[in-house]
Amino acid sequence: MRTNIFISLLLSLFFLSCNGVHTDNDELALRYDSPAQIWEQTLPLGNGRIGMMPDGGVASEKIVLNDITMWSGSVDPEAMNPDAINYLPKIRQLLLDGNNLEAQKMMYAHFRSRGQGSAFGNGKDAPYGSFQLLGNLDIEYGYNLNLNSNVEDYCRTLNLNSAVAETDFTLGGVNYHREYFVSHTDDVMIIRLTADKKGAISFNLGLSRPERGSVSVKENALYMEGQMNDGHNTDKGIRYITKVQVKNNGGELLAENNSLSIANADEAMVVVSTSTDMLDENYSSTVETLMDNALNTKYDNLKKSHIAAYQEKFNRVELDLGEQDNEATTIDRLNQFQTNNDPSFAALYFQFGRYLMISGTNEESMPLNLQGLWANTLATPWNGDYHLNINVQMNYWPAEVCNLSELHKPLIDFTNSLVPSGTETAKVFYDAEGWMAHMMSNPWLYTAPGEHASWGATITGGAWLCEHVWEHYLFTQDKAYLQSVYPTLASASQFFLTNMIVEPKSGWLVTAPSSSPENGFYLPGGKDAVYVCMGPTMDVQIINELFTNTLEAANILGVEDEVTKSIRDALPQLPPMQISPNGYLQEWLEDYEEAEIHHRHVSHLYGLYPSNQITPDGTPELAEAARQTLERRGDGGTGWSRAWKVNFWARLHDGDRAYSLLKSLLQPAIQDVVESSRAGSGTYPNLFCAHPPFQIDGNFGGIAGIAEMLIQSHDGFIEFIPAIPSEWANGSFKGLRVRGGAEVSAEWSNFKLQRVEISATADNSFKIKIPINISTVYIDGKAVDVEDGFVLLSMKNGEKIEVRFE
Ligand code: FUC
Repeated sequence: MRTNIFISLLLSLFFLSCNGVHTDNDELALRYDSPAQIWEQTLPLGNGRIGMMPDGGVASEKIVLNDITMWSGSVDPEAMNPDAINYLPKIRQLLLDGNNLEAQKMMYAHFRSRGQGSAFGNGKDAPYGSFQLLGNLDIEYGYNLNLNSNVEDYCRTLNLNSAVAETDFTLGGVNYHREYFVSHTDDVMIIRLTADKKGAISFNLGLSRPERGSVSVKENALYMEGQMNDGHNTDKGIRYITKVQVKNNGGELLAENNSLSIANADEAMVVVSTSTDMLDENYSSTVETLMDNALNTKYDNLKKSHIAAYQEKFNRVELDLGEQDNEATTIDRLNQFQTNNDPSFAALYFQFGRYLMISGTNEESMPLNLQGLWANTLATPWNGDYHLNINVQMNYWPAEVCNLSELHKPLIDFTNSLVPSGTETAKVFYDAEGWMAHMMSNPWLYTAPGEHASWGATITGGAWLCEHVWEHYLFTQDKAYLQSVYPTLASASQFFLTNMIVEPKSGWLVTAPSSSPENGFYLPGGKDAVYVCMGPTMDVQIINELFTNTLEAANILGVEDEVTKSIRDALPQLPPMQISPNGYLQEWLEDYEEAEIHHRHVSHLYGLYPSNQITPDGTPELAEAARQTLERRGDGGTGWSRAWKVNFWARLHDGDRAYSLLKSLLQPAIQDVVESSRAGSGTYPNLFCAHPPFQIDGNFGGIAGIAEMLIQSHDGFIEFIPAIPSEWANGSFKGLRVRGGAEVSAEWSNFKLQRVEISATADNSFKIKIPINISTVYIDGKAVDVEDGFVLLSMKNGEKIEVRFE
């Protein structure tokens, strides 16, 4: 029976476009008129713990499965190198003597982890480990067909309103429909197959993994299980179990030959239940319980509760940037965005980023890694780890402003969890107090320097994480939370208080050794790029911010102790930001010439974004230097670099330039969809950001940038539409959040603010900046005085105020 059903599709797969199939203007959806040919065309689904990416194939379908805890490796005792500190005084002296090259050589040889570190990004079988795919769900579909049947009306969508993907097509006169989601309530992956003809659903289903996946069938269920390499050839690696079952209506189900096959069913629901023992020692019974629950629940109820849970987060924010154009496929819209004004595509991209955050992380989960939750190989680029010199932080830039504050928690929990290892690293490498982390980390809480000082010496990775710890307070005003995280901030400050040295020429306190992330410089007359230095500008800005935030937190909590006293003494001794005679902000303590003038990192503008030390209103000269710096750096760079630049230009209130960077972030990264040739940086057909390769930070950095164009609140006041580009003359948003604790909405028309709404989520005063093109301000219908361009609102938690403008 099965043989004649599973004729492989010799038919010409002729795909009719799905343009115009769905024309609901309210629908936020990614839409394609053919199956994915490469992974970067497949659609990401997830619930923050587990995920899948179906390709929507007709004859066969590959669905890449993910679990955010699928990590090889384990704690690496060799990360600590007790010998390194013997060289620290010499390295510092060489730096003070201006002999950075020798200092660097000494660091390359001695000031590094004793072990392999990240194994230069190939850590899959090293102790450092790698984030890996869980496996593949391989489906072979069967059809009863004439050989010359064509596929018609093919359409593949990802609906952002429901977090459900669909595949639709007609074949042999039968309309087939598939729905896929990863349940936000029942914690399993679900694929449901239906057709408009009885008995038309037939398929064979297997599980596979390039290694360490043993597949078996037991009682109508398919299992895959295995254990990751812990990097030490012992059996401490992560264990996992994946179970697949099918609930079919009509037809026959057979479990044999390590696969499940369904013949002539009216409909079928495939359920994938999976877990690892990283966070759940009862993972094996969890898999069974989740499976049983799902199989005992009706499909419609599973779908309904999933959508309701997802929408509770997704529906908090609306963005309307103008005319809707939902007719073209996502690939066409992406291609056309370079030349067409398609504001609703920018809004779609924005909401897709929020979708990725809701799907990629949850409160109990691991932080979003370099690929969020999604990977299709064993050796994910850069181990798919947590890079602390921008990448993991960028993943969380939109969390607060885009009203997903609780999803910041995994990063904050992760930061707190680094403290013990970071305290050891501080002691072993620097004989300093407090905790610190260098530029990369993983679930095994790696905090030691990277194995090559050119990129591995940056000393402020942990301190940068502390910005997120503080920002969560600024947005939530939750004092109990602040109390709980204060020790993390104070201890991070303590590290720098006990580690910085005085640079005798200037008397400034500086980090030594460190680096300005991944960029080198030339010493006067030198020919070799040097990376190791003292007091790079980014370090100064991060430490300044950390000290200031720690003091502010101490003040709120009524703490006054040795740490706060030492911070007060140290703060005025930090170097100032220095403007080069050439007009740009100096990246280093000295005005060195950079090795790469267009380097992707723009670390010395940390003070402009994400920090608030450079603002057009507060520090106009520094803002001008920041502008010059950006001109010098240029508008190119990797995906995340372009995303960062959207934020920079938004902070400089240059909406058109921010928009032009957004366009370059959205540059199609597949040149020819038929050939699927990967091009440079930009955006893949599934709207994943292309570093290249895929790196999710650019997606999150990009939407944080869009948020900065719409609302800013970092400079002591709230500024609506501070960087609106010429393309977005009219628009509105609802539900974005601001520091001080409020949700805000706004409407503008012809670039002029019409109306805003502020809903306080804490008792506080909110200072609103009034744009210069406004003559009268009405609060709840009454005209009010504007003082020095601001209106002050004192609000109680739960209170809502409407402000209208004329
Ligand atoms: C940083 C960047 C690289 C890449 C890597 C994962 O080191 O400099 O461009 O994004 O992280």
